[in-house]
Amino acid sequence: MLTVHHLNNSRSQRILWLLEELGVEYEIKSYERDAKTNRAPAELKTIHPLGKSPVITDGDKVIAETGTIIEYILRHYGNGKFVPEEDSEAFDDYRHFMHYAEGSAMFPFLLAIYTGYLGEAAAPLTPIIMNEIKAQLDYIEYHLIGHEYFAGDELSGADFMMIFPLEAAKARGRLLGYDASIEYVNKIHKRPAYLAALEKGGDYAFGPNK
Ligand SMILES: N[C@@H](CCC(=O)N[C@@H](CS)C(=O)NCC(=O)O)C(=O)O
Repeated sequence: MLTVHHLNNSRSQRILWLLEELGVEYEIKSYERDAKTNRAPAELKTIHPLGKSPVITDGDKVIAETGTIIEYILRHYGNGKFVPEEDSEAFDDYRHFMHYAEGSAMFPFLLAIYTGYLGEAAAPLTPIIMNEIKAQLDYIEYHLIGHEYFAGDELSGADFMMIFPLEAAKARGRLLGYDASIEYVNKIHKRPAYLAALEKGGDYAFGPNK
């Protein structure tokens, strides 16, 4: 049985969404962020040395890193769902956005969070970070103006990756004026499987109406 080691208000919400879409049986082991530091509890390090979420276990296998987890689940439990045909244009977009979500899109958001801890001392970096956030959001918006989903016109693994940076941007008020991106997030938030995952996952600061 698959177990999702799920941290509240975190990226692992998208793994719950994927499993709900696939109708795969799974169990959730919940972990709570520290109320002061917002960090994951040390207990998560007993599952995987990085101590981050998401991480899944499947029998004696332990898999960390969202993209790897999504690919693992699709390979073992997907029956071909949510992966475009390999020789299609959609497949190239699929691969691109699978990597891009954590490799590029999240980077300036994380910089904004971490430099935010510095207060005024972060001021020289703020314009650079804001420019970089804008570049990422412009790029995503441009893609979504021409496409229903991130890899062609059907939901794919790339959407499970990309929802998190967009939700994080929206919850921080950074999507104003990015109409295609807002419409995309709202569309995903209406999916029954997304809502079922929300119900099971508990606290999620980036869901509908945030
Ligand atoms: N690139 C990794 C990032 C994992 C990550 O940073 N997860 C956050 C939750 S959104 C976390 O565990 N934060 C708690 C901490 O670092 O203590 C992935 O996509 O799995």
